[in-house]
Amino acid sequence: MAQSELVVVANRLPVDRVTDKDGNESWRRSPGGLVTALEQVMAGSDAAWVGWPGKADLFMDPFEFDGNLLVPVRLSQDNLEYYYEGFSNGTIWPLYHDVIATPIYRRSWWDSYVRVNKRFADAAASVAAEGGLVWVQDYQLQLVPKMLREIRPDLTIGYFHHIPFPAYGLYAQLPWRSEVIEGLLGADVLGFQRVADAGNFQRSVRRLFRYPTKSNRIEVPTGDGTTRSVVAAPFPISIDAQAFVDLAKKPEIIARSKEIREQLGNPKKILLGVDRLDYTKGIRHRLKAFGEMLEDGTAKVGEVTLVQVASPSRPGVEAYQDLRDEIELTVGRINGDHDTMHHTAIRYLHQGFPREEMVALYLAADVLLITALRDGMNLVAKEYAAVRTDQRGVLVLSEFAGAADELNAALMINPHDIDGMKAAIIQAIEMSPAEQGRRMRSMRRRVLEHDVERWGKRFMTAVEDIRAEQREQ
Ligand code: GDG
Repeated sequence: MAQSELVVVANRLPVDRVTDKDGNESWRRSPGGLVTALEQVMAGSDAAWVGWPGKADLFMDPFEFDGNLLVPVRLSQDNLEYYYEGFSNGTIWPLYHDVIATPIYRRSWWDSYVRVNKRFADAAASVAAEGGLVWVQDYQLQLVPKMLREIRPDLTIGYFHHIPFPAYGLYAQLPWRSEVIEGLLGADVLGFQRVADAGNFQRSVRRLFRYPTKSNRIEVPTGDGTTRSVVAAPFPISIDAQAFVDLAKKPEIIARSKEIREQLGNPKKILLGVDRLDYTKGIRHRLKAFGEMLEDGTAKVGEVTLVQVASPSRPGVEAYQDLRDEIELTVGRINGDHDTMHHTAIRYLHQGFPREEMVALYLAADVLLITALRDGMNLVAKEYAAVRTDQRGVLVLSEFAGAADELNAALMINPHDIDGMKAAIIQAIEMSPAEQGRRMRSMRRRVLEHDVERWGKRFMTAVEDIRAEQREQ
C-alpha cells in the first residue's frame, strides 16, 4: 500500500456516501469544520485520512479521494453502540463537560473503546511512511497515540482535543483515568483549546503519575532510564474566516437575509441560537431567560423573535432523546402562551441547513446567543463575527465556551445566572450601532487574523519542532 508522510486519524472519514436520483452511490466531501480545517493542512502533501466511513459494518479497501488516500475503519453495530454512543458519548462527553449530564461508567463500553482504538491505530500504522507524521483527532481516540507508538516508534504523533479537559476533581471519577492519560501521553504534541484545558491535563498527569512538568512540557519516562518530552499546550481552533466573508458578500445571501426578516414578520429584533441539540449548549437556560422576558414584558412578541436552530445530534443516546423532549415541551409552552395569529415567540427548527442559509441567518440576526454550560471552543461564535462585514450585531457569549478567551468584546454571561443573562440580552437589544461596531470590529479582527489555516500551521510547526529536536538527540 502507498505510504503517507502525513496521516490524519479521526472518528469519521471526511466524506459522506450519497445516492443520486438514479440510485448511483458516490462520495461527497462532508461539510464539517474539521474537514475544512484539515483540508489546507493535507492539500499538496502525500496525505492519508483514517476514519469510519459512516455506515455500520461497511468493509472497504482504502481509496483515493481528491488527491488523498482515505482509509476506512470498519465499525460494527455493536461498536457503534458501545465505543461511539456508549464510551465516547455516554461516558467521556458528559464527564469532560463538567458532568452537566451524569456520565455512565460501563466496563463493556470501555472494552469496546480499547478494541476500536486499536483498530484505528493499526490502520494508521499500516499507511504511515517511515518517520512520518500522524495527527490524531479528539476524544473518541485517546488511546491511539500510545498504541501507535508501540507499533511504530519511528512516527511523530500529534493529538488535538476538541472538547474541554476537566479539572482533576472530576476527571478522577473515570475508572480508567490512568489508562486514558497514558494513551494520550503516547503523543509528542497534545493540543487543547484553552490554557485551562492544557493546565487541567498537566495537573492530572502530576497527580496520577508524578511526572515532572515545566511550562508546556511533560517529561515522560521511557523505561530505559531516559525521558521523552511531550508538549501539552493550547492551540485554539478557528474557522475558514475568508470563506465565510465571501459568502456574506454574495448578493443572493444578503437578499435571503432580508427575506428571512420579512418572513418572520419584520420584528424589531431577531435573536438567534445555532447549536447541535446537545445538553452542553445551554439551550434550556436560554429558553428560560427568553420565556421570563416575555412574561415580565421586557420582550414582546412581534417586536422580538428568537430563532433557534437545533441541528439533530446523537439520537441514539438516551440523554439526547430526553433533552429533545424537554426542549420541545418548553418551546411549545412558551409559544402557546405568547404567540399571536401573526407572530411567533420562538421559531424552532430541528433541522440542518446548508451553510448559505446559516450565513443568511447570521446576517439577519441582531443578537447571537451562545449560552453553553461548557464548550471546547464554539465555532458558531466565530462564524457570526466573521460574516458581520457590516460591523453590526451583538454576540452574547458564555464565559464557559472556549471562544470567550479570544472574543473579549462580546457581552459575557454566566448561563446559570438567568437574571444576568436576561440583563445581557436586554443590553444587546438596546445597544447603539456605534457600540455594536466597536465591539464587532475587535472580534472580527481576532477571527480574521487567527483563522483555521493559522491554527493548522501552528500545530504542525509544534510537531515539526519536536521532531527536529528528537532527531538531534
Ligand atoms: C466540537 C466542540 C469545538 C450547526 N448546525 C448547522 C451547521 N452547524 C455548524 C456550525 C459550526 C459547527 O456546526 C458546530 O461547531 P461548534 O464549535 O459550535 O460545536 P460542536 O459541534 O460541539 O464541535 C466545539 C468544535 O468541536 C471544533 O473544535 O468548537 O466546542 O464541541 O460550524 O456552523 N452547519 C450547517 N447547517 C446546520 O444546520 N451547514
